[in-house]
Amino acid sequence: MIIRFVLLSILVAISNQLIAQCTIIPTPASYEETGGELTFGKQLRITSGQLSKNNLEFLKNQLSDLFSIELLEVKKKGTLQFIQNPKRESGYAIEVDKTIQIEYKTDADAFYAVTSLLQLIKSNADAHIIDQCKIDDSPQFQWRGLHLDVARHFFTVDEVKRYIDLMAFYKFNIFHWHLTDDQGWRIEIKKYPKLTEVGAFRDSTIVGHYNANPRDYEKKKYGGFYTQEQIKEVVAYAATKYITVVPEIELPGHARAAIAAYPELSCNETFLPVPGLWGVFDDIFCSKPETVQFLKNVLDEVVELFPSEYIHIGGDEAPKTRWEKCVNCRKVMAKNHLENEHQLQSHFIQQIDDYLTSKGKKIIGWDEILEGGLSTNAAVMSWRGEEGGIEAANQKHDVVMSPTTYCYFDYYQSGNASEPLAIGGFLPLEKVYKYSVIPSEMNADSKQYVLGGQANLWTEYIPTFEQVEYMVYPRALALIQNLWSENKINYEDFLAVFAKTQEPLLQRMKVNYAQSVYLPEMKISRIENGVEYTFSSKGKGKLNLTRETYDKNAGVGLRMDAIEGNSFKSYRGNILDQDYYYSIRLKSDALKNDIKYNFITHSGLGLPIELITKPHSKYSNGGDLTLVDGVKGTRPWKGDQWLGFNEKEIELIIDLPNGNNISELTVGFLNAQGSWIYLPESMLISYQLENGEWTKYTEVVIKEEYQKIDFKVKADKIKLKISSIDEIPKGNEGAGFQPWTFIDEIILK
Ligand code: TNX
Repeated sequence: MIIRFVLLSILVAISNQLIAQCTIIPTPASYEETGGELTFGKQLRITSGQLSKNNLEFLKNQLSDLFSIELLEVKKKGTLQFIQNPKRESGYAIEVDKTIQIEYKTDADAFYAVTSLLQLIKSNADAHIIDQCKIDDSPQFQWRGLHLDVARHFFTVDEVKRYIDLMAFYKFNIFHWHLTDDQGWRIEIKKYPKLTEVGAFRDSTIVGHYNANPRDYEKKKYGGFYTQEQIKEVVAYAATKYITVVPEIELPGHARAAIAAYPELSCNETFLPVPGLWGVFDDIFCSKPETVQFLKNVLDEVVELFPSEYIHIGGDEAPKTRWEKCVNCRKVMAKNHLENEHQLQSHFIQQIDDYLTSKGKKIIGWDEILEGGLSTNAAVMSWRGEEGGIEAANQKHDVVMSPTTYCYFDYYQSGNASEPLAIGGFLPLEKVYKYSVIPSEMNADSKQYVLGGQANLWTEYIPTFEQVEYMVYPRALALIQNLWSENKINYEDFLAVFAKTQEPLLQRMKVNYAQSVYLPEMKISRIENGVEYTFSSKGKGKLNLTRETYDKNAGVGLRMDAIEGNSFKSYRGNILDQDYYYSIRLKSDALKNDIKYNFITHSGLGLPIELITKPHSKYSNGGDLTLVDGVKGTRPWKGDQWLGFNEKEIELIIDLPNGNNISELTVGFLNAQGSWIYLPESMLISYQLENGEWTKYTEVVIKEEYQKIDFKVKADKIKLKISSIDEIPKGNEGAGFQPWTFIDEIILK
């Protein structure tokens, strides 16, 4: 028995090792190298009549575009042979020896087999080579989605088709098309022409970050929309690549563009322009019957255009400010015996749900639609974390997982200063890779309701299609590993496959993918085991600096480089705000320009900090050292530079060095209200002398981002108790919720 187990483990280990060499992303369910190579020249012969016309065309074009290979149809004995077998268990199998034999179940499976085949081809100057192998493959999840917001910024039909092309190449099968939002209505509706005449255009667009003060606008007309003919064209195009287009018509919130076109749809019934600012707006669709009828009429046209089983109806971020004061909404509530505005929203969505159900469709909506009950066939898209998904699955609703923490491709993908401006957040490739679609806390019974997952690309900060590609690739490759592959290879092996096979392919396809994994990062650590480079403040605080770069040539793993030679330059001296700065310049091949890091020097550098209250897992990067690493969080904020807390009270203790000479303490907070991040209300400071009692020093009201306090006690430890405001005040983004407190840097002098 034991021997059998050992043998089995060895077999599993060997097959995992082999799978690690597989060049295909997503990694197929099984892959085995059988030794030897198949070589062919500029032409590849395929036995005719074994593939659908559509798939043959796709194969032909791809071989030609990617490798300049000409596909020739022959009557018999082609090098490439396809056989359809509807009784197969898995989707497709490929066997490469002296020929390539592919067996597939459905036409979609044949398409997936083709995308795999394309990723097996290695080229040199005179030949194309495929390692002899056996592959057997099927997807793990049926919903493998990518979303694109075309409301905040508009993308042309050709760009949308390109988005679909790239998705298809990596076996995604759901394109979630976010067609309406506050800043633009992008789908022609014949019954309501003003939706696009008026609602598809705005007079100005904010430039720079939402949290900037003052904000800056580009005062230029901006917009665009898709005619119904164009929509049909995109839907048909996607179908040739086995991609279903799921349209989203947002309701009842994010509706300002529609309201600009038809003010009578809102509660106040007064004209408001299409906004050029991002965020959540109070003016939403009114819950009155006329508005519901309008939406039904809109959906009548929508369902005709999209064969998809699901229609996405939004449902997120709908403030109830207007509904609370609206006579019409009161009437609806009274008539239907509804107690509050949440029930009213539920009632509103229920009517849409019933209507779409009567048309043979199912609704899917953001997790807010759970609040107040749903029809049995409604599905939920879990974005505010995984809880919504778990809850919905427990209630036996189908679920698509898309939590911000792993699936928001509008977040920064590295901490490097060369990243283009983004909304905030931090989602490096490795984090996407390590995602697991089924939440660990989900009951065994509920798992069957998880249809799959998707990444969302909100485009507030993404004005060009070039940047769309930059944000989505290569993170989409990491995501599809989780959605398709049952045998996901480890991250280091994935990086090696990415560098060796996928990057050349992305380059052939001219994809503007991010190379953020190759950017050097300044790593800061406490001085423990040896010092590569140190900077210090008058001999008091000290830190270790290393440059960390992924070594592409070595093919695997991460390498730590000591900072030396001309890879950095440091100088001392500029006095900004009376802080002493070191500036260090990082150079590397992957960077167009070298990058300057500013380090503020102070006596607290590297001191141990005990975090009694733990930061939220989303913003705990770097741990307590983040607070004393000499790097002040920049603005607009980036997810990896701050410790973020979502608690009313935060306690931490700073362990001071013996014989310290501290005379001043500054705590840095972030005020970025658009991101739900607020200055705390107050901070209580106490201290401890040689392990004695805690003594209150002072309590301060927080009025600014850098709160400076004179501190003249020769203490052992300082304790900070930081209290946030109770909830985000009305009329603001996230009103009613617990605000976030973001802290960086604690500066001691
Ligand atoms: C939240 S995700 C939104 C979008 C924003 C996005 C930015 C969701 C259902 N709503 O309206 O664009 O955050 O990350």
